[in-house]
Amino acid sequence: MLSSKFFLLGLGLTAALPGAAQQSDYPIQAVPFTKVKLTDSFWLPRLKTNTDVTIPASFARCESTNRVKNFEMAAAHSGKFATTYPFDDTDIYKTIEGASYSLSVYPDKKLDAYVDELIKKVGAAQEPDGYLYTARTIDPAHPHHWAGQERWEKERELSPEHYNAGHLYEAAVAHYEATGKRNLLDIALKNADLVCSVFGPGKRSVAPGHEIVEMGLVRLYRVTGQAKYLNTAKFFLEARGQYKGYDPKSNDTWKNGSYWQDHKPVVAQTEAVGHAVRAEYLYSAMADVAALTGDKPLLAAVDSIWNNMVSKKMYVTGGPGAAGDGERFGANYELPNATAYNETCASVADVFWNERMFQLHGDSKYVDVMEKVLYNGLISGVGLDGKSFFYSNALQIKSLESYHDTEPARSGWFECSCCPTNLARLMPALPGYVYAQKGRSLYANLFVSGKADLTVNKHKVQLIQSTNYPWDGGLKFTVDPAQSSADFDLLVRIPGWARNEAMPSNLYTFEQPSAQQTTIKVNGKPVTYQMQNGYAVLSRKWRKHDVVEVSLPMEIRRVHANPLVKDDRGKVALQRGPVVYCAEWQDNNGKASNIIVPADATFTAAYQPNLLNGVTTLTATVPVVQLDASGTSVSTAPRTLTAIPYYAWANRGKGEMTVWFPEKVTSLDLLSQPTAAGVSAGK
Ligand code: FUB
Ligand code: ZN
Repeated sequence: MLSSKFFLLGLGLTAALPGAAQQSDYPIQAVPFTKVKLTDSFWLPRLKTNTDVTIPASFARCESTNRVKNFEMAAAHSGKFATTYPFDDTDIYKTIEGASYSLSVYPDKKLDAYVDELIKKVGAAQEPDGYLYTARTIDPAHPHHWAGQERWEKERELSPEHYNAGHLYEAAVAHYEATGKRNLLDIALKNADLVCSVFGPGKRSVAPGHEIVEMGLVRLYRVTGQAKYLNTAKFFLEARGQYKGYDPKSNDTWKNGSYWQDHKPVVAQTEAVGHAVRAEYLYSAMADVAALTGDKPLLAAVDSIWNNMVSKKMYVTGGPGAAGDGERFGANYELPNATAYNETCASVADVFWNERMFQLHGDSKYVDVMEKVLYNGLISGVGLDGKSFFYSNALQIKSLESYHDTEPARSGWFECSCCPTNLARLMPALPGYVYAQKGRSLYANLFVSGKADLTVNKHKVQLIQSTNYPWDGGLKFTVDPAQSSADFDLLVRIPGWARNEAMPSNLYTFEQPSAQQTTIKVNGKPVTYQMQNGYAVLSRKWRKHDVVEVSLPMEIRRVHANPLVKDDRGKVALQRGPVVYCAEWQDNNGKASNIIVPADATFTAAYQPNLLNGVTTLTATVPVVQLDASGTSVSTAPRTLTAIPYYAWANRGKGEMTVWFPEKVTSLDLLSQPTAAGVSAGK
């Protein structure tokens, strides 16, 4: 994320872009994560846990589950592929990527040396022409059964050679940026040179079955300035929708090609479809290529797809990808709660995609969605211990009997362990999502305490943000120009939730508009401000120690889903600030499926420092449904409902959980479940 110029010079490479690529880019640039030092009490402990626990645990798992051994065997050209999936190489690449980001913030000689040793193993597994895929190289005569006899033969549907390459490129650039070392970058470039020499106009063509090579190639383009990488990324995008073997009339996602986003040319795609992680990596790459080439049809397509997802295919927690069958987006408004798939990787991909959409358009709605994902559906993916993970993120655990619907508890690792390693790489990069800039505008996107060193409108400025977000709505920015003053615009995002917008679409709405307003003071005096694309614009000649105080109204909001979402009809969800809540068995007499939240329930918010590493809980007295001992009669009784942030569920054992609460008994899901109050789930 450091400036391309620096790296181009560092590599001794030319910045000239021969070929078709134009020298445009995202109009808005993120402030690199290395320039933003967090002091935040919500995020910093999570980043620290990622560094201290998640990354070492991931490397240890890569060793103990034979992922590293696969590379060793590929180097020796002997043995038998020792893991399950041909994309298992990527867990090593993703963990190296995470470790690299972490190293640039927390230098660690031991980790640095360990990563170098791993890189040696990766390099040793690379074939002389650059090909790198342990699933074939270990024993080319007997490759993994997904791989096909020949290189790339099954790339379209089954063999993730390009997917592995994409993660390698991402890791290599991160590692180069963090350490200045070329060891992994050289391996990646050698592989990419091979890919570019084999695939392209007049050469071989394929729509990569699992996207990410496109994003990876763009990163290589940015770091080297070599147009062939960008051109090949564009070529792969344009290869979609060309395969003649699909049946366009079929509704079957595998038969019509939509599972791979290969059913139509990318510029003709309008809906988020198919495997959610693949899809969002594709959409991220579409944004990248549109930004770099000025391709308007591509931009229009990615805009439509985003609107479709945000209007019809996203959970209230920000989770995308409802259907477990194919790990894919469901149909419009198909958002079941108990079977919600919501792969953690899909939330990671969502962060990548929304950041890019923001950089293209400068509208806060993209950051609103990203924030929703970050505080809810993404961090639910990792336990508070930093080493247990959800692959899927349900919105409801109905009862012990329904556990087969989805995961009721996190696991240390998975046979297909994409999610833990994807989190390992996203977390340390989080500071890079806090601020962005364009010309004289400095965007404050996320509310995270810390210190940023910036150059804005040619002025060196230090910006200190202090906040207790997401528990409090108070934000304080101290502006400290290096010179006596600095003339620029500070654009503070006023989140959708503080503007009576539960979602930038009509998929979710707040029951009541809030009467409370956001207020902004500069140096203690209230100021009026213009709103622009969801940002309060504060234009000034900033002087040393100028202080901006923003007060966002932190109310408890009742959220309703569009009535077309069948599962949420007659139900309400609870949100405070960006945080969506759930009720879990632990706090509610062993059950969550019997709770009614009537329209007149009155909630109180209270911060609980000793609960779940410190959370604000919501409580109210509400009716709960009780069955009599014979199971023949139902009554309700008042009881205290305690709701916790959704992200914190399942940290205290297994049991019932719900995000959506029936408002009336008639909307209760589980009158048929004969489980008594006090189910000893998880005990
Ligand atoms: O195929 C690689 C990864 O494994 C995908 O991104 C996940 O959805 C899982 O299928
Ligand atoms: Zn995953």
